[in-house]
Amino acid sequence: MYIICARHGQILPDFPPPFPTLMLSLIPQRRPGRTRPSSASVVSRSTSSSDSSGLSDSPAAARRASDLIDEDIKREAARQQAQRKKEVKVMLLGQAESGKSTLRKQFQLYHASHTLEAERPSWRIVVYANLIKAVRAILEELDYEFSSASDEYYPLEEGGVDPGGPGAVPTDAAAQNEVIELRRKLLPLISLEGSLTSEVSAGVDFVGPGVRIDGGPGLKLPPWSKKTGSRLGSRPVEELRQSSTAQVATNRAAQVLGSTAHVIEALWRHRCVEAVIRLRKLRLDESGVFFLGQVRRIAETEYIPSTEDILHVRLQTVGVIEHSMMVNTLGGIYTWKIYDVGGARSQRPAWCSYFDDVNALIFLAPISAFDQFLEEDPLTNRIHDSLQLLVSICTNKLLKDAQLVLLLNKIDMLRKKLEAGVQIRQYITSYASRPNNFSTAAEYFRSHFLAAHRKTDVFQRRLYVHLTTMLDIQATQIIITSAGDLIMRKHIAQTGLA
Ligand SMILES: Nc1nc2c(ncn2[C@@H]2O[C@H](COP(=O)(O)OP(=O)(O)O)[C@@H](O)[C@H]2O)c(=O)[nH]1
Ligand SMILES: [Mg+2]
Repeated sequence: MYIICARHGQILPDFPPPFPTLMLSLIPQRRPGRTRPSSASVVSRSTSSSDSSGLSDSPAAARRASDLIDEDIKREAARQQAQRKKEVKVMLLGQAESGKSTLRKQFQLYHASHTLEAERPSWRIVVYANLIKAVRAILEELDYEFSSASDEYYPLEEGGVDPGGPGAVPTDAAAQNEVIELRRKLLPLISLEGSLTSEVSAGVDFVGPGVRIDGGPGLKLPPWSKKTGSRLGSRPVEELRQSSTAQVATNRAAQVLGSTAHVIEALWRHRCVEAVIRLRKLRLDESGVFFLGQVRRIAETEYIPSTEDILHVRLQTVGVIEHSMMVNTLGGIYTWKIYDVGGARSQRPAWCSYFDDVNALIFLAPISAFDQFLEEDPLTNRIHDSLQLLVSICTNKLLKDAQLVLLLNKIDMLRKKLEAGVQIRQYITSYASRPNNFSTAAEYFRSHFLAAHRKTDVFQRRLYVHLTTMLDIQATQIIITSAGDLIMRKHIAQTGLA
């Protein structure tokens, strides 16, 4: 299969395999904070106790001390084994924007909805940031359109003609004047974006294109990224809720949004915006499009994000974030540790230090992304990247005992793109003359992912595959239940505990 890089007109190599290189550098490395019994620490404890009990250096005393040490080690090992049996570790993997954090929220909704409920008000600042980012992106695109057309002369009075006709973005004087006016009214709102994003990220730029954390040995992660608990994107929810500056920024944005909601609506409905989306393929984040359509509700004074809003929010995950939840299943209560990871290439080296004792991997591949390229590498088609990533997981020895679940996600978007007439063969030449409809496309992608797994999984594990829309609560909860059952059955079979 060949993939054409539409933006660069370049033909990229076939997929699935050859897959010449693994994309993850797999350095088996223990994460800090693990407490396996260390004989050194036990010895020092026991020695001091023997001293205090007055035991002498005789052979009998030495044997007694040694027995105490052995007992200590056994007790600790038994305690840790029992704990491991009651602990299930699940990693959510996939490229950036594949839906990992959305799935994590769905887990939270299903198994610990009270925690999501408590976080609800804290998501407000992120909704505002997503909305303002979309408004800014639209205005920047229109600026670019108008400045490209500015070499030509248009009369500046009302009703100037559209020089480009129906197939062009209107750049007539009337359109330009309208947009200039809208922009003027929206400037106070746009100027808040910086403060909102720096509150949400505590200094790391999440909303702009450039969250970049170096991979490799010097991998730098924000201080909160390895702590346990409930996180809002990458900054802990508790921090946001307790931060008075975050409160101030949220309230200020709410106030400005209240007075500019009608202007945002007018911009969103403007003929130039429809034209840049259709003709220039302006790509707004899914979250931005959703919130632009809901701006009146979001701008209400008493606005609290709904569950749907929380699922739509886009907040880039940085590092590896552990979320613990109690799961009552198959006759027992288990602690599920769900690891949500940053999916950009620069963040992938951080994953492998969590691989060694993971029970299951849920791999998300957004199959609607056949016409998109990686933000961090505009030459790589996103489906190609997902396939390579899956292969690197299938061949990773540290993961040999992990159960694999593959979610081919964003099928709602795949359906929409195909209905809008986007042709898969323009991006993936080997799609050839197959019908450009949903069922053929879904089966085509499914078979390629299955083939990539079949050809490369040296451990011959079964791969469970589902077509998903992470925003669909009911459908996702069914997937969570069935994947959860599978994972638990294997865990119980391995540990012999129910
Ligand atoms: N339309 C649609 N959007 C989705 C789906 N899954 C996730 N999203 C959206 O895609 C964006 C990125 O999702 P996120 O979970 O943050 O991706 P991550 O980078 O893999 O964690 C968010 O705005 C989600 O609301 C889906 O199945 N369909
Ligand atoms: Mg994420």
